[in-house]
Amino acid sequence: MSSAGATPVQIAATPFPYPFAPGRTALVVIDMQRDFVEPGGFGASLGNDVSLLVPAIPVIAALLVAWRAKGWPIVHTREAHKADLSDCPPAKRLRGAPSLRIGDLGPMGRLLIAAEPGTSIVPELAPRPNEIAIDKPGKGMFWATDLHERLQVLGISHLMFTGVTTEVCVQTSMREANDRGYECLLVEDGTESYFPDFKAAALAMIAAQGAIVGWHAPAAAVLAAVGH
Ligand code: TIU
Repeated sequence: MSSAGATPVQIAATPFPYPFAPGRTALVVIDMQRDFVEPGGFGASLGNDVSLLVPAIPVIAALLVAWRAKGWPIVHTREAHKADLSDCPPAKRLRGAPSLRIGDLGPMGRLLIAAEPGTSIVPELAPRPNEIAIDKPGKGMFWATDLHERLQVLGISHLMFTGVTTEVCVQTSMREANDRGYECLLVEDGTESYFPDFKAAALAMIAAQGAIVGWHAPAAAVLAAVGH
């Protein structure tokens, strides 16, 4: 028996069972904002079919129900810049040839600008007041944010990742978290990409080499371990 007397819980995962830590595992929802999921937003401005991301919404909603029932920590992120773009490097804003750039006015307000309608999280997954919700100027959730310090205060050692897109903001955030010592699991059906091949490749490279970045598992396996 451990000193805490807690029974270890394992989640059936790839590449081997994930040592779940109930109460010390935050559910992380990356960038489930209208700008990526709805027509007329940043994702569409890059030429993407945004409907590919929609299947993740009900899966994440089910995980939110489970985490909220337990009272466990939940983190929501938004990719969002200051209105004056002072936290948006020209290299990010000017690269490529999108139909609209970050800060330009679209049908849901200025693209990827904090507090604009398009930057809000989709209604099905709206954060509650007691949950952590942060704007992040980068692809990774720790760059230029206070999130690591806030998770440390809560005693969080494990992170359960969901959100979009798999190989961009989700994978970048998961790699940043891995370097900070968190045990990370990516929920396979709780994340989507505009490029299904890239999603598959990201899952494979995360779990390769003995979980070099972390684990992945379907939501059903996570919910079974949580007891939902
Ligand atoms: N373009 C793309 O796939 N993703 C992003 O720009 N941001 C996030 O992944 N959130």
